[in-house]
Amino acid sequence: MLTVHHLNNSRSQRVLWLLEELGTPYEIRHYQRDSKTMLAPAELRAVHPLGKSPVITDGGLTIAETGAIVEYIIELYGQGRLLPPPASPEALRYRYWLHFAEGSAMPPLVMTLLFGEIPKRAPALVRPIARMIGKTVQDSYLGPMIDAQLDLMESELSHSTYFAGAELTGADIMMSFPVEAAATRNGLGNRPRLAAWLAALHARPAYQAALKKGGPYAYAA
Ligand SMILES: N[C@@H](CCC(=O)N[C@@H](CS)C(=O)NCC(=O)O)C(=O)O
Repeated sequence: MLTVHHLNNSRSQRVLWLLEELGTPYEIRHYQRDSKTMLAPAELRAVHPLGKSPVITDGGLTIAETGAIVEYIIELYGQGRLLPPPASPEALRYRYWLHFAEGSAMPPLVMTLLFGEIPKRAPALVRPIARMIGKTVQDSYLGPMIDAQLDLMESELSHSTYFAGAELTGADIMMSFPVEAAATRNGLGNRPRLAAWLAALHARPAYQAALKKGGPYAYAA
């Protein structure tokens, strides 16, 4: 049976949601973050050398990287669901947004988190300087980049309800995590289509079923 190696409060929530949408049987092996460092426990490295979540095991296969996992599950178990028709304009949008989520949207959000942590962990003497550097990077680089990306998403959703057409696809499942992260940290600003899209995802029974199985999730509304 397909096993999801699920780290609490993490990206692997999307994999649980995808499996719930498809009704694919799976089991969950739970891993808990260290409460101080928030890192995954060492036992996850026995599953995959990087020790990050999500990882799935299926038969003899071990697959890491959320995007690769989402593509694998949809191809193998989707029977054409959560995927636009091949060679359609939506298929290209699907590919773009599926990769955009981890390739472009997550890096500035993770960097924002890290720059926010540095002053908290710095010795008291240099804390004001660390805070000033963090603010400069945020104001001049990360903040504008996140804003431009959110604008692009808002504009994409003027073409259709979902990122790759009128129906939910794997691209929306991938995009949920960065949009939830952005919404939790700084809000979505005046971007009503993006807010409505997120609300529609949260209302889905499969999303809610996955939340119950995955445990508390800080990014969920
Ligand atoms: N791009 C990777 C990122 C994986 C990743 O960083 N996962 C986080 C969870 S959200 C993690 O395992 N963090 C714990 C750690 O780094 O020890 C993916 O999408 O799978």
